[in-house]
Amino acid sequence: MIFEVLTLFPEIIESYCAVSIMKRATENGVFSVNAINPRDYTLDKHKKVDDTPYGGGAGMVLAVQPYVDAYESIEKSENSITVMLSPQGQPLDENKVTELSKYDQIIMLCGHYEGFDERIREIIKPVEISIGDFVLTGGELPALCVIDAVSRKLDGTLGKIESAREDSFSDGLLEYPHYTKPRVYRGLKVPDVLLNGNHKEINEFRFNEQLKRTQKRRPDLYEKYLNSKADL
Ligand code: 4GY
Repeated sequence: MIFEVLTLFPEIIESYCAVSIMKRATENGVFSVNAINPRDYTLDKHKKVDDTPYGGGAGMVLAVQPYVDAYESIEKSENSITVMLSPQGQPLDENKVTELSKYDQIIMLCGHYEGFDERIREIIKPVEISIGDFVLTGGELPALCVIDAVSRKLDGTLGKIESAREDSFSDGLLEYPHYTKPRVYRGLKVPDVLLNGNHKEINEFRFNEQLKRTQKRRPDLYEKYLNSKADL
């Protein structure tokens, strides 16, 4: 898998991918990340990448030429998808993440300021994805969300233990509560069932906690879960 990220701030992408699990996975060759700066492709003599909006209004609009030329400099693989990160896109969820993980190249367009000249969309025709109904200052954090979530689906990113643990969440329920030492802290005890070594009972306790938690906090997910079980 290769992630190609068009961004005016490549350092944001590179710094996140240089630590922790992203670092280990890129070092192991599970995926690679290539940040491309449209500023390196602008034909403007002052290296400008944005301009004032036609029709007036506040802020700056990302100009079409630097983005399209940067995009066209990328060597496209046969199984490639291009994604624009914006609040106007389809909401990202775990199913979409799994879908994206089947490509071998994901090209992402990150904007800043007031947004993209509409002709960038008309020429590149990206799939548009949103990470939630709120507005950020740029598309870099959403692009990193895609990289992080998709990379977790790739063989070799997570260790053996981390990937086994994921199974409990993949059925659409929230996680059960976790505890580690000490057994008592400020009078708060770890539930006894977790200490008795009976794995059947422990699994039942955890599953029950998942159900309770999901019903209470995310009734929408709980409903979805019940329906998926009814289908089976
Ligand atoms: N929410 N989901 C989001 C965002 C910032 C101006 C276009 C989001 O995906 N992207 O808020 N993006 C804007 C900033 C240009 C992207």
